[in-house]
Amino acid sequence: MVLTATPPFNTAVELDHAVCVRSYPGAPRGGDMGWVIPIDQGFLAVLLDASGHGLAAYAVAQKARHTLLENTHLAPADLLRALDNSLKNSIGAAAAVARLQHDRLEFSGIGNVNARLVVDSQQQALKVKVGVLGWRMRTPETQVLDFPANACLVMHTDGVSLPDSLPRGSAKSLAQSLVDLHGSEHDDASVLVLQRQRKVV
Ligand SMILES: [Mn+2]
Repeated sequence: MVLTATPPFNTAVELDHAVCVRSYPGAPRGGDMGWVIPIDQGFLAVLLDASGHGLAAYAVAQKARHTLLENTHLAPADLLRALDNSLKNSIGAAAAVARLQHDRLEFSGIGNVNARLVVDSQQQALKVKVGVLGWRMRTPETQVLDFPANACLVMHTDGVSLPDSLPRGSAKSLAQSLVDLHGSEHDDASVLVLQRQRKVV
């Protein structure tokens, strides 16, 4: 799917993004959810893994979704704090948050959710702090990174083990193949991919 940032962002930044979620086999719903949301000057991407699986985890993820949609103006670390507050007294969750504005990516994560930034053949694992949103959260750390035209951000829950090297292609094909080929049969598995729209030649 292609999203275009709305004005006042005059120079259209087109983004190729995809979220692929596979619930724990046999469960109709799960606790993994991902979103890519247009914001002022860019996009917000969030991948969430509510603890456990099934309907209880699904309910926690829905609560997190509500908090997220009310707080899309926040920086990633502040958004994690808002999620931590709203998930108190729940089974908790892990989340990774990325805010992309122009060529600048801000990233912050807590718990069993990981992210990798790929630029050409260089791969960088982004820092995620140990913790559980709603239970025990240390001060989130924010990484600020360049996001050049050829960059690709891959976020994944602990139900997916990323291979050492990632194939390139459309966001949709990459997210789907990572879940299909590297997703666990014993957990919800999800991948969020964010990259610039590739020119069709
Ligand atoms: Mn999980």
